This record gives sequence, C-alpha cells and structure tokens, in this order.
Amino acid sequence: MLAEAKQRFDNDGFAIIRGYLTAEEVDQLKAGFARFVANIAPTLDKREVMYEDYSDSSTIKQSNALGLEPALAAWQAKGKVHDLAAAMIGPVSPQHVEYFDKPVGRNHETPPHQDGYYFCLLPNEACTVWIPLAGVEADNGALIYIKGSHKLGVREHDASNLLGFSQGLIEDPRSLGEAVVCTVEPGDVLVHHSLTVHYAGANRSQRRRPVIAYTYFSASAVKDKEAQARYEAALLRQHTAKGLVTA
Ligand SMILES: O=C(O)CCC(=O)C(=O)O
Repeated sequence: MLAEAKQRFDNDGFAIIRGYLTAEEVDQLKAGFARFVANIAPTLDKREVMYEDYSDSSTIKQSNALGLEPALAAWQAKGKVHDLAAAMIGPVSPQHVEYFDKPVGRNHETPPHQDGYYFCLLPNEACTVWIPLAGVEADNGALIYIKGSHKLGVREHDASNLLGFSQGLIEDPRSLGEAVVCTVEPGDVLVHHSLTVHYAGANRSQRRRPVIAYTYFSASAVKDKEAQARYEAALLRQHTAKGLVTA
C-alpha cells in the first residue's frame, strides 16, 4: 500500500490512501480533538486557535497546537501516520499537529499555496498527512491539488489577509497543471509534498469539514533563516492588523 502511495507521491506530489485508518483510529482522533477543544483551546492565544467569530467557540476553524493534547501528540513520532510520512520522504522530524475546519455558513476559502513557502526549509523537503474526520466532498471544501506542481520549486506568494493562511500563490494555480479534487471519507488519508500547490473552496454545504493534519520535515532539512524572517514579519503585520496581537 505504501509503496504504491510513494510512487504516486513522487510523480504527482500527493497520494490518496483509501481506508488507511480504521474506524477506531478515526474515533481516537475525534476523541483527542474533543479533549483539545474542551480543555486546551480555551487556554490558548488567539493565534494558536482561530475562530471565524472569537465570541463563538463553535466557529473554531484552525489551530496548529493540537500537539498539546497528549494522545494526538503520541501519533506524531510512531504509528501509522508517522510511518506514512517516513515512507514518502525518508527519516522525518515531526512538527505540528493542526486542525483545519470550515464552519457552516462562513465564507472561508483555503487560498492556493505551497506549505513549503510557510515552512522555509533548505532543502524544501517535507510532507503533510491530512486526515478527514468526516466526509469531504466538493461542496464542503475538498482539497484540490495541482498535479506535479511539487517539481516547480517554491513559487511566489503574497499576503492573502486570510486568517490562518496569510500567504497565497500569485499565479493562477490552474496555469501550473491539472487540478485534482480529492473527495474523501473518514479512514482515507491524503499526503502531500511541501511544494505541491493546493487549495480548497468555501463550505457551501450544511456539514462541517473537520480535518487533522500532521506535518513532518525531512530530518535533513534546516530552516532558511532569511525566508523565515521574511515570512514571520509578514505574518506579524497581518496578525497585528487583525488585532490578534498588540504591536
Ligand atoms: O484543509 C485545508 O483547507 C488546507 C490544508 C492545508 O493547507 C494543508 O494541510 O497543508
């Protein structure tokens, strides 16, 4: 299963692995997320857990701090998710455990981007394992990958001013290759390279789109300090303008 996924990952920049997790494993992730929401999210800074409306906790849409929940953190360094990442890029250094949702009735798009633009690595060798906790269809924000775009290097991005995705690709992503819409069920898992361009539409359905994502850097990658400083300054400008942090 993983050898075939690796071939697709190398060719296309992503792979869909159907039925990779059992229903019990998906339930464990859901339970870990519920504990995060109940016990940890209320203690966090506005930048660590993001809401469409900060006065309404049901509008939680994004966080990069799920690794603070011990059971979710335990999946980072061993087990099926770790093994999938290592099968794609070799020895890995586990990074964040993230949450990506699209609350119902909110216009929250995921702008076209490469994770590698945010990761700032040399070499830019990393991957993300994207795990849906519910069905994801075209109408509630399926992830869309540009096939083969991981072979095009780091593309130019600019400020998007969208909370949670501060940078977006400047070019039209469809000018870079075929767009593949990934509809998935719980148990299915997506994995993409850090240079694969991806994006998602807003949720136009009545169903949420909860996803947990594990990010891994290649163990041999190091931070590109210049790119990192540029990115962090741009992020701080946007967060300050949104009142999430005082200058
Ligand atoms: O789920 C989304 O809408 C975006 C996810 C993403 O950008 C990622 O996992 O790298």
